[in-house]
Amino acid sequence: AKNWFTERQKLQKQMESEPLFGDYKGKNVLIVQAEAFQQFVIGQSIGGEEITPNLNKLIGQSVYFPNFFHQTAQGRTSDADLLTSCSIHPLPTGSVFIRFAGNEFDCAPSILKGQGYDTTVHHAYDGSFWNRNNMYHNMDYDQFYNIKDYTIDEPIGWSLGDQSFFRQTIEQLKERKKSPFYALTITLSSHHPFKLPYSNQELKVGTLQGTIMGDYLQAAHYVDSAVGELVENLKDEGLWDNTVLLFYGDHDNSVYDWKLYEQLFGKPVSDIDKDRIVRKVPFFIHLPHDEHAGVVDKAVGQIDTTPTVMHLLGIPVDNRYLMGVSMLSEAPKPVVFRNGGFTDGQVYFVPNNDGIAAHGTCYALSADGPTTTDSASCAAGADTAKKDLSISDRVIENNLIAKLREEEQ
Ligand code: GP9
Repeated sequence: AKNWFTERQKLQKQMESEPLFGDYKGKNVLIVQAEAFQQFVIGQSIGGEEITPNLNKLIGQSVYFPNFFHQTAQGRTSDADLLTSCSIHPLPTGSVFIRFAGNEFDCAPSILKGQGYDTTVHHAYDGSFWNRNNMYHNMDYDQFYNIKDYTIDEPIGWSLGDQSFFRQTIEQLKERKKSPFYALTITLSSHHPFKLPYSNQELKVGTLQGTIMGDYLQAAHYVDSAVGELVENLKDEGLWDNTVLLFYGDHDNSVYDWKLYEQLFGKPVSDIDKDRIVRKVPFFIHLPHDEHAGVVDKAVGQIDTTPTVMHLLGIPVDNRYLMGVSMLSEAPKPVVFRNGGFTDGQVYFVPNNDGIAAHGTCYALSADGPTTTDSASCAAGADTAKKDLSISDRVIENNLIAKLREEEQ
């Protein structure tokens, strides 16, 4: 594992001499991790209306990654949190938050705290869910705002509606009077089975009315409106131009009835598109004054989130144990999925899962669309995926970061 990380640290170092390194040093960082928020709703309309008008507008003002993939497994939202905050893979079974909350990890809150940031995490649900109380303590957050810290003045789904959640979160940040801040906000209103109160269902979903997809689109539309309000609120509070805002989806929506997708898109969905639809979640970085807005097609994943934040803030990875690479760097690295699949933007590999790394379907990606190709084209990438996942598992199961650090002394 030591050698693997030494090589990875060399790759991560490349960002230090690349554009944008340190350009946002000292800016606030506000992250929105959106529940089950998938990429296919972005830019999509139904009944002549955009599902996500506010996020669609934000694309034009942000660095937007349409080829961003979630890399979660059974730990769902907690896996997304681990991947994005601590830049390591989840385990194939269970949740690292529950099974290994006492381990040493190099996570964004402790890294940023070391740079003078006030670090908080906000989620309007029971603090013990996914063992967050313990894990967040270990991750070194200054404070975890949970259900006890929110007034349930907009009851939706499991707890509080995202509109009120964002409003109250901004109040909490204001009350802290600390800057710069690093705040992770975890939304909940678009949780399965996506049933919003009738009064919050604003879209006309036509023939999808009464289906789980219809309910999902309503929920995505509501979350989008909450994000739109959040942006306005940040502007009103004078925070918009000194805050880096990140928005991403945590995992898929567990809707696998492909007829519903075909109804929405008005066309058949191919096998590779099924895999990509399930794995793609949107990723936005809004930089102060709408700087560097544009679409970046590079294939990137949740594991790359913390290195990307460090790139913008000018914090070198040095000898920290992060597995990702900045999305803004030219350094090449495939996106590895927990099932052993991967994509590097050139090929996309869907494994058979018979235990042999290169067994599966290899697709060549081109502007004309994906085509199946010789499995040899995916063999090296499948080996890399297998290696990365096994390194990650060994690090977690043996608390290796603590041991490697001891050896360094
Ligand atoms: C609950 C929320 C949902 O606190 O994070 O988690 P999920 O069920 O999506 O993993």
